[in-house]
Amino acid sequence: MRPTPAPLPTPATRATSGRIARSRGDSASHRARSSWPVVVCALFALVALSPGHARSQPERAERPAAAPEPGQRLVLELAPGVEVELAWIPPGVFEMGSPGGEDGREPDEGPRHAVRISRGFWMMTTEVRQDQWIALMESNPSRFKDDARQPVQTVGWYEAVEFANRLTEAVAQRHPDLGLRPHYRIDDAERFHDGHVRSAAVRRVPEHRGFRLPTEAEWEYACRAGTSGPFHTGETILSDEANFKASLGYRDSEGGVFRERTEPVASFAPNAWGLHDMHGNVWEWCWDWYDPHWYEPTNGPTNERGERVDPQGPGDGNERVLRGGSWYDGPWYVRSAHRYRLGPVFRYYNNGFRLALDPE
Ligand SMILES: [Ca+2]
Repeated sequence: MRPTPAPLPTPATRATSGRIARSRGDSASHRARSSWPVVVCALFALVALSPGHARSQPERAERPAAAPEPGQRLVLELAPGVEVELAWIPPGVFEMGSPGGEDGREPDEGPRHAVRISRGFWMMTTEVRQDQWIALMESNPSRFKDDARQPVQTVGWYEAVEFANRLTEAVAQRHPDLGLRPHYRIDDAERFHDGHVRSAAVRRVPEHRGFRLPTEAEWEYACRAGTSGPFHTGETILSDEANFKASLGYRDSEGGVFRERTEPVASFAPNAWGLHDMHGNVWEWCWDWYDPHWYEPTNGPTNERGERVDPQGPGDGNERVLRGGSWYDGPWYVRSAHRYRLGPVFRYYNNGFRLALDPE
């Protein structure tokens, strides 16, 4: 019998500041402001000038001259000594959802359908770490706090979008040439006595380039990194490949180590595009409202090839999507196609997130 996927309820947690405050500046930010765009431009130039690169990209004439390579890294400082690392996720087409015979498949993972991600984007190589959270939010709601490189958990969807805006402000202050602006407009926020958001109207501002949650389609596309099986590791996943309840083996795999806690991010090998812990460790909030029937053909327009292009999820709903499973979940729930959902107000100690950033 399969275990319950229900996350554990959180104990009372310390309050976080719910205000969308301006981030703090310091002298180090001024030193760093003008350096990284030069580094990135130089890096792009080196990539573009590489003979090997030109040979491996025959369609290059149709691409922007400075398109990054898949998995290429971008490192930005958000506070003194605290960095955020992102990897380039290239545009492309993939089959979203799982095939009928995949072990552990839920009805909401189908029908499998073609999705086009028309524009590449940057994706954090790891879940948001506690040291990153503390630098901007001045608190740490996490249950497991042995290592500042563990992912922050016990954060709701509202806290995730607030962090995204604060990260944008912090990076924009240190790197004003990027022209970053908070991507989310958050109105009518109602808060609990401890400052956590009870409800709010959150809207994307597409013309504001800033850190944001990935869409559900972007998350699965980035997780798969070109693969089509149950996991980016192949037909099964083992306890030395991700942090999940590996005491329960997937299909014919023998059970492994159940660590019963989060691990520092990037404790396991990344996928082909340089992303760590897409399977397990903590669930990751996505932008989309959850709809179990969202994959049905009637629920979205397609292009002339029958592909859904850059789907953003339903226009409204009661729950937001989470992906990837956690340290607490068996292997069925850490599959690339598995979908989970919770109301945006809920904070459980196996839920975290990572952020995306659009290119210039
Ligand atoms: Ca994860």
